Amino acid sequence: MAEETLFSKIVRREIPADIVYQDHLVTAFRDIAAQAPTHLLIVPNHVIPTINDVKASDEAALGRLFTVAAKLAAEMGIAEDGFRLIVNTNQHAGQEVFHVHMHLLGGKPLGPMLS
Ligand code: D5M
Repeated sequence: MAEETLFSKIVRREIPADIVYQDHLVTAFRDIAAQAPTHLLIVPNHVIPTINDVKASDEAALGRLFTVAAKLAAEMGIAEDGFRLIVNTNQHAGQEVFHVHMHLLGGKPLGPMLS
């Protein structure tokens, strides 16, 4: 079994989080250190440490990250103005939690992507 993570505890509701969506594949919750008016994290319910570890058997959950991102962007009213999806991998990208997660950011102009 894959390693336990902070986010798998959130998925199982063992530690508090502001969960906005959950199904049998993915869970979405508000980022505790929001960088934009809307800042959600969407995670597979099972642990995948990084994108380097992705397998074909993860495709259903990883595909669901995008359909849930689109649904939540629409529900949060940020779809038309636009939003950004980010998945950080390892040190150069600043990955802090080793459980693949998609950041959904929006609600203001986000500026240039790369720094
Ligand atoms: O992003 C990891 C993100 O996880 C970072 O934006 C803070 C967020 N975070 C950390 N702990 C929590 C809890 N407990 N709830 C909600 N959000 C949290 P990375 O891409 O790994 O740099």
